[in-house]
Amino acid sequence: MRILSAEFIKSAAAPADYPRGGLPEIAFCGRSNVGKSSLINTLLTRRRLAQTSKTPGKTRTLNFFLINEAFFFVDLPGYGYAKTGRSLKESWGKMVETYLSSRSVLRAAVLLIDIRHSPTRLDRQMKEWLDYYGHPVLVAATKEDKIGSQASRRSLDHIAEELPLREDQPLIPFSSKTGRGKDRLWSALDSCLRTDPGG
Ligand SMILES: Nc1nc2c(ncn2[C@@H]2O[C@H](COP(=O)(O)OP(=O)(O)O)[C@@H](O)[C@H]2O)c(=O)[nH]1
Ligand SMILES: [Mg+2]
Repeated sequence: MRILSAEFIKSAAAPADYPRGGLPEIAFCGRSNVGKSSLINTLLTRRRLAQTSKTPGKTRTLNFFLINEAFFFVDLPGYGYAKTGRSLKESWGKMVETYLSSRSVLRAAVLLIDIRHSPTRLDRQMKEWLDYYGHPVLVAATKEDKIGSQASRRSLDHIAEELPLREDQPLIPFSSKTGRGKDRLWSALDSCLRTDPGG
């Protein structure tokens, strides 16, 4: 995918504030600090479009980025940040599930899992929501540069088993540091964007 333009359009919490116009969307989700902003920046070859931060749990809304004036990347708020209070957790769940249950232009969701860690309860819940609402799921196993190739293979098997993943749901080792997985993820996203669910 050649990135001609990529710009932040808006933040939104409620459906009334989502962009109009019917362009297809790809959503990105995962726990705080998993490497979501870094992955988005890597895909878009932009250094700081999606903010990367060492302070996890800062992003509280859905963030819409318009790519090539043709589709949106939607950065969903990260979850599982230890200091998040109960009421915030509830509003997070409501905001994310509302989006996933109602957004007909959503073509695929990329679920990010740190390759060094077991999927958490919230990762499995997110996967369950995505399956329940019928969205194509791609899993990116992030920070792949941090472990060796043998450990990497073991982790991928473990992640696939624990989520659990179906055969048709790609699991792509990814590193924002080395760029590993970028082409494979783009080609998977490309085919999701080309597939018109209505036709
Ligand atoms: N080594 C390595 N570090 C990464 C990678 N992706 C993200 N990080 C680091 O992990 C931290 C969290 O990244 P960020 O993209 O802000 O995560 P987010 O909270 O999910 O958006 C930052 O310190 C990043 O530099 C990666 O692929 N490899
Ligand atoms: Mg982020």
